[in-house]
Amino acid sequence: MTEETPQEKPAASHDPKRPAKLLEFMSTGWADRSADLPAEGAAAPFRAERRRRLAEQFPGEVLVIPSGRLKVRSNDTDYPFRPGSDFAWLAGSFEPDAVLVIDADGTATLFQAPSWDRTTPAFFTDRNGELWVGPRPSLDAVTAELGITARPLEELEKLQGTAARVLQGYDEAAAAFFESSEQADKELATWLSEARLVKDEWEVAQLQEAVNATIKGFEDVARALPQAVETSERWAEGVFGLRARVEGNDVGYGSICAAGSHACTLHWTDNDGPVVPGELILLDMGVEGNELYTADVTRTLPVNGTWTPRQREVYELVYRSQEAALAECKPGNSFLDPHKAAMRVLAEGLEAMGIVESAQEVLADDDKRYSRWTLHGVSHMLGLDVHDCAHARDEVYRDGPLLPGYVLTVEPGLYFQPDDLLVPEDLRGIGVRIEDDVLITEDGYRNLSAALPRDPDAVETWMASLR
Ligand SMILES: [Mn+2]
Repeated sequence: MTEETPQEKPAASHDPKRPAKLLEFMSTGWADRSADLPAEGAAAPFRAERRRRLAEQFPGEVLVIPSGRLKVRSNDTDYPFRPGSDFAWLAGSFEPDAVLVIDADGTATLFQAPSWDRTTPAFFTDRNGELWVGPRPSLDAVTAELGITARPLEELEKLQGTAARVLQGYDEAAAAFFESSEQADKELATWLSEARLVKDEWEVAQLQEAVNATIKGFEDVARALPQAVETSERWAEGVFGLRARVEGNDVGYGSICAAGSHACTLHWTDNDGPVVPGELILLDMGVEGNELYTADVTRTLPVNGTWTPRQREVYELVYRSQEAALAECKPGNSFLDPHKAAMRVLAEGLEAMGIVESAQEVLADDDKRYSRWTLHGVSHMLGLDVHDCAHARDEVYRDGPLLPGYVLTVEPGLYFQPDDLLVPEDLRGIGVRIEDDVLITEDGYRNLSAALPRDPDAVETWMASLR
């Protein structure tokens, strides 16, 4: 955990050598830093409440939640760092290698690297040093902004051998300081996932902001479709990525820009295919905001702005199934009720199109042959992770009731693979998904992405307005 001294650190193979005279020179002659501290951030009271509830759940225990480590992309180039979602939910720091420790008495301490000390040359010689990647906030500034006492990372060593529950999977080195058991650690991960199911008002505001930026990104892409026709799906990916980086932290997941039959590949992220007028393009994209909450929205658009009759027929069926699912989004209903409502509409539509003989028969629990064309579930939780709350128990999440404060996607689809011999030829290669992000309220739901048109006529009007 300790930092290497500059003498021990080998220069990269392409770096010029640094004589001692230079290193000494680099360590002198810098003005003092301003000691002005930032104001406490708007999220600090919400995170304090979450930490209080966590400590209350495991009284008298030490709880350890790491932010995660940098990951190598190639040689000495790392992926951009994004802290683990549970750590972000509880602490809010963006530093790699940081560790949040909640003590047996409930006191929270954030161990992380301090700002660079310029009396030694590491800030210049270390490739993660201030002169390479920019300054790190001082621990006093971190304490002021996050409302958690921040201590130097090296002090974590004092906790060597402490019995604790550790959130595993983020930082093996930090985890190794503590004595923990697999079962106890798993219970911590489960509690965190289940606690994150209900979003507080600050989180709902973050999600709405991410959705609003995503809607702007969809407008950007719809406007840029002529350039995508000239190039490839990549143009759509790039245009959306620009909006995501300008309005937020990044995309929340790899954008799916699937033109033509690529729409039938659920997670098509190669995005290297042609965009052809007369065909559809399925766009599944979400901006991750600056506080790391992500949107997850899908629209399927006619590339030239107008549906063919057959495209519209499929689209309207998916649209009606989504309406049926949305109508089931209310507290007390089960998580799977919107899914079941959508599947009923889709199966009946498949029967009407002559693709299945009897909707009733294929809808049976021991049949489900309609799934050949619907492929996936209609909903997942949404929050800091695009597939949020993944460690929640089935009885709480998949088989549990919807509660006010849940945010989930509603995203039915129909996919006719290009080589599917069981569907009429003129349907093959058509894939349609419509996805919105909804907040469960006291008496129903609020569609956070309602401002992005999805009614088939409204989609045409909207596209025409962007040309
Ligand atoms: Mn989704």
